[in-house]
Amino acid sequence: MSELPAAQQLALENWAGNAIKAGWLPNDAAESLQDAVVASPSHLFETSNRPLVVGLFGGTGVGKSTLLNRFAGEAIARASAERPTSRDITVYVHRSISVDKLPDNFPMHKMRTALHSNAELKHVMFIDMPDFDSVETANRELVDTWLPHLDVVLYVVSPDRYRDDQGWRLLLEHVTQHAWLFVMNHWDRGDPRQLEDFRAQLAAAGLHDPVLFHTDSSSQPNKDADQFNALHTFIQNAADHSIISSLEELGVVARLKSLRDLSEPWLTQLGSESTFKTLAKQWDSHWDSHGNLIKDSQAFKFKQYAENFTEPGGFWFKRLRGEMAQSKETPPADTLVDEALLARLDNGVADFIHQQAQTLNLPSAAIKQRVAEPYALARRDIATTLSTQVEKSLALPGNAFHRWVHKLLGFLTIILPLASMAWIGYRVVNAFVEGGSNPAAYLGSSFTINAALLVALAWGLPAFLQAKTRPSQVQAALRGLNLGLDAALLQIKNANTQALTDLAQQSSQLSAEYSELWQNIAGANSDNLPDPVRRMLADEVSGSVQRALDVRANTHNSTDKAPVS
Ligand SMILES: Nc1nc2c(ncn2[C@@H]2O[C@H](COP(=O)(O)OP(=O)(O)OP(=O)(O)O)[C@@H](O)[C@H]2O)c(=O)[nH]1
Ligand SMILES: [Mg+2]
Repeated sequence: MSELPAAQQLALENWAGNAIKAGWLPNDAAESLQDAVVASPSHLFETSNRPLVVGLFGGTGVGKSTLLNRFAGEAIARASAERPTSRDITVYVHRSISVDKLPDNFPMHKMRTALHSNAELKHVMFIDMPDFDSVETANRELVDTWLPHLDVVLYVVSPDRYRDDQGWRLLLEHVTQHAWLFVMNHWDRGDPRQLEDFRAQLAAAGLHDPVLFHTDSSSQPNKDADQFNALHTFIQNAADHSIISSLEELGVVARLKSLRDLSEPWLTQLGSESTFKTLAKQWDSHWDSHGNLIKDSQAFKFKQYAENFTEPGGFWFKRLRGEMAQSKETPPADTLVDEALLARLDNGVADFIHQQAQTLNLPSAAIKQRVAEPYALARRDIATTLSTQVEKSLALPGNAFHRWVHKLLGFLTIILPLASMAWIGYRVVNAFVEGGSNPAAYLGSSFTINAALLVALAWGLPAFLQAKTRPSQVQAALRGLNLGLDAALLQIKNANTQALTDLAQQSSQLSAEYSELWQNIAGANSDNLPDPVRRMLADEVSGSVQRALDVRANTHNSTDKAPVS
């Protein structure tokens, strides 16, 4: 169980690594997890039958070392008027217990161990810590290193300094990660109102009914004012195997929760189903209107290009002679796909990503990454699409009816002259046959003229009409260009639509993977703990910390100092 937070941290780091690679999270996203506490008290011991780890924590001079000496019944820790006194950790532990699994990063030279044979405290390990608000940063680091390994934080304060800035902040940061015990030492100088005020502030931090003792550890303590024995008994009772394992479990759950609190905001980066629906819709309308702008921008260039296919100038009779229209030397259509056109297309896609990432609160890196490859492929094909369409259109200019009429007229230029010649021939043969008996039957010169005119008309009229109905190469080229650009724009639209669908899929897959990471992790409950021990635990809501921070911000000036001194 105690290994769970570390394993979960690793799993979350892997998940974040994938999300970072796909552009969903900033590169340093996973670093925030480094702040999470995954170590727990059980990491100090080989055996599962470990003692309750109680750490004495508080500002300098509040009497932490003095209290430890009282537990020990002898001066095992240095306590003095010198500030700060303790610069080391003093571990006070029963000699039957070996602290054999200290993590590698522990500063061993800053740890002193005092072994005892006191059966009453056999299942408690006390750790006297240096002050956390010291000028000595090394002290603060030492506290940070040890803090995750405590079951119970014995927070020692004095009546005149029970809301030290640093200590309070630390409490708020770690309130759900430990059980908390409070001692107002120096009670020989205390006032019940200070105790009540302290109690109220603890309630705001989520500890509604805190276990709070007041002790007088002066050289001549006032027995009535000193609750040291009650504190001793409380700790002794809490050092029960089932309580220790419950606290361990709660600690693990609290650590998992803090991992969750740190990682859950990542999910907001992944968008939702409706976000991607909107994104797809926006892409359609954006690309349609951007496509129209692009078409407008290319219109003049296309027209100029198409005019290369103008039939050569000349008289109509040249065409009547059946001369085919000759195209000028024209550059291939793909030369029209120039830098300016590509830049327009690129900008259209880039603008869309930029705008939508902002409006829909999506990471633009993720969209860019998904769109990049399909867009690049579609972009690469523009020139080919354009050329193909132009070639197709030139090969089949005009529409089907147009081409049919043109063909028919071509047929008539052969059929009609032949038919008229046949008819003239018939008349000539007839006249020749009849001319033997009747010389008047011979055809005259007017017939010759009329016959010649008929043949000329039979050929000339359809030939003229055929020339006139020849589908225009210019129109065909222009149509090809427009169709080509339409097709290229559609290719880009479809490629990006597919990319956005993939993007939505990737997002939901990442969300599902994240949920899966938490699926088999159940919460712990503190119901099996005796009531006094349960009072050591803060509200199981992260909101309590925020609430306390809010209270603190509102009352910062008025409550930093104790009301009575
Ligand atoms: N009057 C009075 N003096 C106390 C009491 N508790 C401790 N002292 C004295 O306060 C001084 C500081 O006590 P320490 O135990 O060294 O305090 P500490 O919290 O360990 O301080 P650091 O090690 O610097 O963090 C010592 O001179 C103690 O004798 C108390 O309840 N009443
Ligand atoms: Mg000390």
